[in-house]
Amino acid sequence: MSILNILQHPDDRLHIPAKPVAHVGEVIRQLVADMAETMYSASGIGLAATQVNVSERVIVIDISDARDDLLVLINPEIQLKEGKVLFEEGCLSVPGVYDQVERSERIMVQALNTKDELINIEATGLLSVCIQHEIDHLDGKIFVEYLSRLKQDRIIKKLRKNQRGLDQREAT
Ligand code: GNR
Ligand code: NI
Repeated sequence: MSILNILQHPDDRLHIPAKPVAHVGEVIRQLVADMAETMYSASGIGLAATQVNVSERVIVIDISDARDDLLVLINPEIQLKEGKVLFEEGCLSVPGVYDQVERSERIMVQALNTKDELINIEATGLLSVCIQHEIDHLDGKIFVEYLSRLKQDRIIKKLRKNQRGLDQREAT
């Protein structure tokens, strides 16, 4: 297993729509293991392959407090959306930024698991929000794109400033 590098906004690679997985085998299972390790080490509740620069439709999620309930969604498709909720979101690719986004309240999702079996999931609350956030990543979309242009410009300025600080420390 290995911890993968998580791309940070702004990065054009975060806007590339991911391709469906053609075959669920050992290569995908290895990617899932690395993504899970990366998500746990970054203390995230979800991670999309797009964020680790792999353009395939793979998501890992764990919303459990004990961090022992991994959900893997390969080629996820939302079959049904119902209701609306406002939820305060954050993203490992947009560190330190949290804001409200409107999402569907309840969703039904079909996907493959690591055994190449079709699974159907009904999700509400945090799980529903997290799945929608991760599928957006696979479609090349980041949660900040739902915010006003003014907020987005401020976020990019702040992240570029943080990145310059990090680069500076590396250089010395
Ligand atoms: O760790 C994460 N927390 C979170 C909180 C509210 C809504 C969505 C998320 S997902 C995020 C991890 C991440 O960036 N996944 O892409
Ligand atoms: Ni994210």
